[in-house]
Amino acid sequence: MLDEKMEQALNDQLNAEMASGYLYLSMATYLEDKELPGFANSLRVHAEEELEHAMKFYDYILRKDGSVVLQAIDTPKREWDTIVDIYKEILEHEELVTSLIHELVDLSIELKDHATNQFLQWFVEEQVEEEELAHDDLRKVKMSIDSPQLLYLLDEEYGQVTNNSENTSEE
Ligand code: OFO
Repeated sequence: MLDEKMEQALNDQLNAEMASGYLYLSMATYLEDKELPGFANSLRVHAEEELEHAMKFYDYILRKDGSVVLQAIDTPKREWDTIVDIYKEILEHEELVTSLIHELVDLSIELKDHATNQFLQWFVEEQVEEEELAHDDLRKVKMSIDSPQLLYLLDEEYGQVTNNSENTSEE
């Protein structure tokens, strides 16, 4: 049984994960339009991973006999000035999501909800990885911005990105 406050907070996070996926998918479509299919691929994969995160919340709420309440997803931004701006926004967005996850953990401690606290630990670690990856991507994109050759190579590299969690039951 979930505390009402926790049920609401988990539903809000389910929505936030969906919104992350929507934002990254919007970035992917923008990059497709800019003829950067590799970059677009990696953000499309990232969007799929965000939907998987949302489904983890969905499943957990149901397992705890709670009610899933789907909310409207904000229309994502569609234009950016440069690719660097996209990757800066990804980093800022992931830092925001980290703070949301930490607020959920704080709530689980306040409510002495040990099960939810344990469920959330996967996301605490995931956010460390997400921010690490976002920093790394931003560094690479900044280096490639004045070099069409590097940009091309990076686009090739990102074109190889696949969703590793698709074939595992864990992720
Ligand atoms: Fe769900 O980790 Fe990014 O936002």
